[in-house]
Amino acid sequence: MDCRWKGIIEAYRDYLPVSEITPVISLHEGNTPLIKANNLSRVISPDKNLQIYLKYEGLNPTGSFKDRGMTMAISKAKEAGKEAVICASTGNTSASAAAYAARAGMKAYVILPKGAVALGKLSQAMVYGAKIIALMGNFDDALTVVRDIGENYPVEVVNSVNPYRIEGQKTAAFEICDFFGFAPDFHFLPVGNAGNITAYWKGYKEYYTIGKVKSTPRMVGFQAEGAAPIVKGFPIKNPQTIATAIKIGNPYSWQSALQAAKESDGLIDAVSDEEILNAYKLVASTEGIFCEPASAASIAGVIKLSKRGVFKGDEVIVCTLTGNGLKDPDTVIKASEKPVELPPDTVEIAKFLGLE
Ligand code: AN7
Repeated sequence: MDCRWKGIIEAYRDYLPVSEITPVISLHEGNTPLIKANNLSRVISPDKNLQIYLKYEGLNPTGSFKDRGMTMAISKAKEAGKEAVICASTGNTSASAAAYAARAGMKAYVILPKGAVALGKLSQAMVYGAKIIALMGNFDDALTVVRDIGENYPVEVVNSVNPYRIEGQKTAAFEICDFFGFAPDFHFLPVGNAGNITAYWKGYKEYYTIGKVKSTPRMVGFQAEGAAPIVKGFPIKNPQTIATAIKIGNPYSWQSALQAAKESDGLIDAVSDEEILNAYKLVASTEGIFCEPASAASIAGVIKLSKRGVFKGDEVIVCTLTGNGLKDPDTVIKASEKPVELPPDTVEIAKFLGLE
C-alpha cells in the first residue's frame, strides 16, 4: 500500500470542490501533529486536568496553516487557466502564495505593509520569486488595493476572500476529528482576517452533518488588544500589536467569525501583547514548541479563560499554533537575555554552568 501523505486535496478530495480535471498543486501540506501538552496544562491549571492539544501548523511546507488554503486556491486558479495570483499579506499568506505559485508555474504578486512583516516571511516571498511591493500603508490598505486589482485585471486574488482558501483550511478540523474520533470541547485560534476560524467552523459543521462526529466544539477566537475590531465592534484605523501576523483592523471574514462564535456557543475576545508574549515563551519552555507570536494568542486565550473559571475540568481543548516561530526570531531575541560570552576554557565554563 502506498501510504505516503500527498497533501490535503488527495486526503480529503471527497469533501473539496475539486474534480479529476483539477491539477493538484501540492507541497504535501497538512497531516500536522496534534501534540498533547501536559506540561502546559499543569502550569495553566494544576487542578483541572485540562486535555490541551496543540495543532502544530508551523510544520506545514512554508511554515504556516496558509498552505492548506493555498493548495486549493492555486490548484483552482490553475484549473481556470489563470497565469498570475495576487495577495495582500501580513507575511504568511505571501510566503505560501509565492511557493505554490512557483510550483504551479504562475506569477505571484504580493503587497505587504511596509516595515510590518517578519523577516523570515519576507525572505520566503523573495526566494520563491514573487514580485513584492512594500506598501506605504497597512494590511487593510493592501487588501483594498488587491481586491481592486482582482476586479479589474486578469489576476486571481488568493487572500481568504477566495472561497477555495476556506475550503482547504477546513481540512485541519477534519484531521483533528479523525485523530480523536470525536470533536474537541473547545477550539482556540488567533484571529486576524478571520478566515481560519471561519474555515475550522465550516469543517467541524460538515463532519457533524454527515455524522462523523456527534458534537461540535465551542469556537474561541483571540485578537490582539491593539488590533481587536471584532471585540470592539468597529474597524481599527491604525492597529498595533507585536503579533504582526494579526495586525489587522478590518477583517474580511468579520461576520462569519462572529457567526462561528455565536453558533458554537463560543466567543471572540482579546489578549494583550504581554499575555501573548508570556504564552509564546511558556509553550516553548514547557513543551519545546516554537510558534510565532500571533499563534500564541490561542494559548494566551486558554490562560485567560482558565483564570475566568470557564473550565470545569477534563475538557478536551485544541489550540491551533498557526505559524512557525522561526519566521520571526527577532521578537524572542529582543525579549530575552543575551548569551554570555566566554573564552574556550573548560573550568571557567563549568564554573559558569554551576558544575564546579
Ligand atoms: C501565524 O498572512 O492574514 O484570522 O496575510 O499568519 O485567518 O487571518 C495571516 C494571518 C494567525 C490569522 N496566525 O488568521 C496574512 C495573514 C498567523 C497568521 C493568523 C495569521 P486569519
